[in-house]
Amino acid sequence: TGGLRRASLAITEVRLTPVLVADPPLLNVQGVHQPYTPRLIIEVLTADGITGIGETYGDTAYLDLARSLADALPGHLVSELNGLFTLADRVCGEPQDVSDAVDVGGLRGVRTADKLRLSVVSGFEVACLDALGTSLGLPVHALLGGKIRDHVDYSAYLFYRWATHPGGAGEPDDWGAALDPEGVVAQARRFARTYGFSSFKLKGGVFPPDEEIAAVRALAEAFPGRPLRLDPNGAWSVETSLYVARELAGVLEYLEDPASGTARMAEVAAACDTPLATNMCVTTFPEIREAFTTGAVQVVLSDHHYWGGLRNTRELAAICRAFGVGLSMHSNTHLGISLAAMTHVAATVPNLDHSCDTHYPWQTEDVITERHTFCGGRLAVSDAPGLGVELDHEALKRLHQRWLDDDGAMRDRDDAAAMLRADPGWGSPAVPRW
Ligand code: GKR
Ligand code: MG
Repeated sequence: TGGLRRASLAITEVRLTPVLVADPPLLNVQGVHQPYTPRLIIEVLTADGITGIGETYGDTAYLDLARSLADALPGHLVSELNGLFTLADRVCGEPQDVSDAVDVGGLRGVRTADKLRLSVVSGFEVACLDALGTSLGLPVHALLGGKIRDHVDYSAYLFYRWATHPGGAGEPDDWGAALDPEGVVAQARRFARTYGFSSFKLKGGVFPPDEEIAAVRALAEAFPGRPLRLDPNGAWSVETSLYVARELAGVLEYLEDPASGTARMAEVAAACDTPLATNMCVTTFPEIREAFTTGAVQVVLSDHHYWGGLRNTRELAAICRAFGVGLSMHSNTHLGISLAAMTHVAATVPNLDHSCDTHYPWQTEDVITERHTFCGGRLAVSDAPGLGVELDHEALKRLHQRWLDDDGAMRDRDDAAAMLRADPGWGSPAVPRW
């Protein structure tokens, strides 16, 4: 029976479905989100008829690697999670073009072939864990050693934004514009009212620092004592970073990636008391040593996509514990499969010191049958087998059709290109910008 059991865990087929997901006109240092953002949905089918699902970045470079891995996977067991990495190393080869578009101009850190491969593997790892859990009747968190909390806290992710995309492209929403402190506070109030979030992160790097300082002060006044974060994605020089840190002393829970690169972050950290967080200068294991030994960061924002999956996220957490560095979670435009995966791994990490980021409330579309609901700013950790979410095949088909119908313009996320289409006179997104 052992042999039979093993045979039933064998992968018989892998389905890759690239989709385009509606995204609002959210602003960042690189430009503006496109009307639609690519994601890749992965289905792993086993011999006993179980399907596991995963999700990762869907830009062309990721898709190319995913195709190679998908072709090599049949015959592999869904339980052979370490083997996924060796298989990917063998079959994926070097991606053809590790260009700016692949990583939206560095918002998610260095762009290396390894990181690209890990981001692809993460989607397969999650799909395999989902299939394995479903097959064993165990939730994914149990496969990671079991949850140590029943709920995972998330923070409201505030963005400066336009009311609509240029020319009314994409899917409309009723959030309106947020381009000043009043707009940011109104957005935060809606997040608090609708989802119960009580910690707030503002995406900065959009307006001159004084305007963003004013927005954070307005948030502090509107939500006294609540944790606040500001993240300009490395837009500032060391001097500007220190100026902002001084102006917001005692107001911020942490300042996220004020300056770009470990050396600049270390200079800022040495001269201010505000903890610095990053999802840009520590995004791979080789980057950890320099950042931790120079004191450049006090909090790392993990992201299971580019760290290579849920088990690697736990390894990162262990290293952070060893160095006394805090842990939080980064997010990018994502759907409900990724949110389920984030929640499962977050439930198992002892040193999750801050509430996690999520873009999810900005996504009005999904490929799962029941959307996640934030209650009191948190998500309940599912104990259902696998991830605890089901694929909505109709929705998947619809969003895939949008990808098929696209002329290629949106298949690679490029915020700078989207901004330049809207405003040909827009300056270069080079950093430091201020
Ligand atoms: O979606 O505009 C965005 C964010 O700026 C994203 O691209 C970043 O990767 O959210 C991320 C961050 O925390 O830096
Ligand atoms: Mg960030």
